[in-house]
Amino acid sequence: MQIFPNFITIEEEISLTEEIDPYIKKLRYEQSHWDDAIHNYRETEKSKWNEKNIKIIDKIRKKAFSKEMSHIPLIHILDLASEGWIKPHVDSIKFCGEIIAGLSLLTDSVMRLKMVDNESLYKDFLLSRRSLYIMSGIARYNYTHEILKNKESFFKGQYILKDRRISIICRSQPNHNCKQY
Ligand code: AKG
Repeated sequence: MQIFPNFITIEEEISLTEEIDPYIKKLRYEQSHWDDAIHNYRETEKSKWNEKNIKIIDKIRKKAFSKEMSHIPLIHILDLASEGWIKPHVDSIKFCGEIIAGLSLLTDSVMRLKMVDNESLYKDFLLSRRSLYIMSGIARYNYTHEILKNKESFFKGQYILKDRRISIICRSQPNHNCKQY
């Protein structure tokens, strides 16, 4: 799991939010996801971006994926309400390849990675506003990931208030020969 703080500037965050908000604000927050993993959220997928924002998306892809690796062209946009949270889960290997890269907008939050075979083994990561995380390998397959709800949102003993959060998530294409390890 790698984290890159301040991966984008404040101006770039505004530019992304200005493109996402007019559409996503028309959707209602849902209480629960189809697989019960996400609470109080709205989401969409986006393939077309304005000229300024496609440069930011390309910057994420360049950082996260090697040249040979194919990525899913649709970008997942998840808007978690301030009271929302994401329960521990591993992204399905049917829909996602070996890399998940997520840009966090509007707020700090705490992501917890818990070992699938031993939930008492976990590590918390601070996802600061405008940071990028890249999850791959063991972190991707052998650990669940979750975004802590506000009540539990502590990092190294410090309370991290999670406000409304938009994440922009880029995934590599599923590799159908790949076995979970
Ligand atoms: C998912 O869509 O499976 C997530 O866990 C989203 C993570 C994030 O919002 O950064």
